[in-house]
Amino acid sequence: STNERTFIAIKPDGVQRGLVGNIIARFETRGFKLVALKLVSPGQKHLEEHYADLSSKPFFKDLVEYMNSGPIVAMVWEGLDAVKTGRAMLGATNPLASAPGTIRGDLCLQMARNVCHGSDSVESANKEIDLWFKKDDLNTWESAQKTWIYE
Ligand code: YYY
Ligand code: MG
Repeated sequence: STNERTFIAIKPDGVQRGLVGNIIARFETRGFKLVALKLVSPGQKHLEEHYADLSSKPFFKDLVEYMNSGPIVAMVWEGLDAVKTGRAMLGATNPLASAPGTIRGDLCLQMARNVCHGSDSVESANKEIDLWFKKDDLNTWESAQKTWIYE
């Protein structure tokens, strides 16, 4: 549906490397609508909760440390099939396996520095939006471009 929402984050390496504008521009120009955005350093506990599903993985500690190493741009984007399309725009988890044209395929090389996060299902999107944003942070607005993006 055109109302589907996904949680997209630019990780600390993406912020440090000056890739914020590049990554936001891709979602904006694709036609997705920005619902929420903030630069935030949410701390270890929050990041452990964000990646709770991976807590038993050997890379979990390093992953949380990496995510806790600087500010993150947290965003909610809305539009047609936003979760699946957002994942396609991100590319594969391993940047070396990401096609050129994707964010990871264009902007990074190593899995542990893969510059961005995107929800992997509508269910996790709802969970992540809830974790990262308050209800009041989510903006309800009608894009002037709407009828030029959707029939
Ligand atoms: O959703 P996605 O970010 O593509 O991958 P996940 O399997 O959810 O893993 C989250 C995060 O963990 C990934 O973006 C990089 C890191 N990671 C890792 O460092 N080493 C792995 N073998 C798998 C994932
Ligand atoms: Mg994931």
